[in-house]
Amino acid sequence: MKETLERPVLVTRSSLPPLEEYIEMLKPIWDSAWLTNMGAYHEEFREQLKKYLKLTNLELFVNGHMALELAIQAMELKGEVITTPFTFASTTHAIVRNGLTPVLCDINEEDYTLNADLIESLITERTCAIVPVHVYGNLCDVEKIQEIADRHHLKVIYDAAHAFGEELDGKGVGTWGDASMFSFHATKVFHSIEGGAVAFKEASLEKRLYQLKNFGIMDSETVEYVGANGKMNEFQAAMGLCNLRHVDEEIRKRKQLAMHYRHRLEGIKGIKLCRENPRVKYNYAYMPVVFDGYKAKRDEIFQALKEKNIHARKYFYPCVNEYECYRERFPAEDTPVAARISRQVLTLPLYADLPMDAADMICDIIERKGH
Ligand code: T4K
Repeated sequence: MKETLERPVLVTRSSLPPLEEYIEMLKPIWDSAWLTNMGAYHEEFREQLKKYLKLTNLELFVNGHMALELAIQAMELKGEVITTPFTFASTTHAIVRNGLTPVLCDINEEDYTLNADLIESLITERTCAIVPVHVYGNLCDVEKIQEIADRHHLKVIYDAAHAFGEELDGKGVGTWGDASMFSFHATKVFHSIEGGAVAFKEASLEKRLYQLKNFGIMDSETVEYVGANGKMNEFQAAMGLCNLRHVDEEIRKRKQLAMHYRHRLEGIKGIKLCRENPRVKYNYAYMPVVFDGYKAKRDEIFQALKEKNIHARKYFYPCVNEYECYRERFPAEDTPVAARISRQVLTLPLYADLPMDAADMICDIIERKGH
């Protein structure tokens, strides 16, 4: 096996378009001196994204978190929201910052999304919405969730931060639920440096989302809502437009690597990979591997990789209910599967330019720790 790598291999590496392409896009910004507040690129990016994501309604935001927070605000909810503890801090924070109470529901063993069979047992007369997460790009059981939501008159707002461009039976993932938030952060399959979007079902939400991201302003003399500054600027939109030209190639390269990891690790005793759904077109956002009964523990693998200058990540450890800010409010014992998976999971490096031999080296290290 190779010696320690000279350059670190990180969990991901932002894909960038050729520099000349981005510079070319900057010229009209200089000519017009219009840098932000819904400029020409903002509009063009939104239209192109609607086509790519196979959606009718879409609003852009400065980042994914703001998109989610304002999407929830736009629904004008009160009470409890059923959600997952196995996610990034943003999901729960967006609920809490809207004055709502998160009710944490456990995840399933196969793909770590919300366990739809448990949702109904958590519904009370105060429940107003479900906020599931398509974690790692694994799509939730959207059909069952919708059925439950319809029966109990609940809103469904998906955190689809990881699910850019994914499809279920050929339909864009953003068509499910009342709204879905996509993140275009630099670490994502597709990015606009920072950025985000909300896809939504009811066309009437468009005006509200637009106002909410612009301080709630209606016109120069009317402020209708307590909004925020959630506007995407022209430099972000320009990066998004450039990256949209290359995203299919990005996903193709990621798929090759993900398949290779699968080929190397599948079937090894004590190693669990996510179940794949043949109805889903994936984007290969993350490469989560669960060490369950493997000779070496997750933290030992993490350390062994680190010693070779390979920096996998423990996404998502700890669970939300173990955070300092939530620990007192949500006992982790209520969601035992999430608690266990978060201690067993490691997300391996995965990005378009990761050399195949680096993926092999990672698998070699994992295998050797199992002997
Ligand atoms: N919901 C979910 C389920 C999410 O996962 C996220 C974000 C959100 C909501 C909120 O969306 P945004 O508001 O972020 O759009 C990263 C990302 O910052 C965050 O976007 C992402 N989820 C989360 C899972 O991962 P960190 O703290 O792990 O990032 P950091 O800085 O450690 O970067 C990770 C690796 O990425 C680095 O080791 C190298 C690489 N990298 C990073 C940056 C910043 C690059 O190659 N280029 C870069 O510019 O949170």
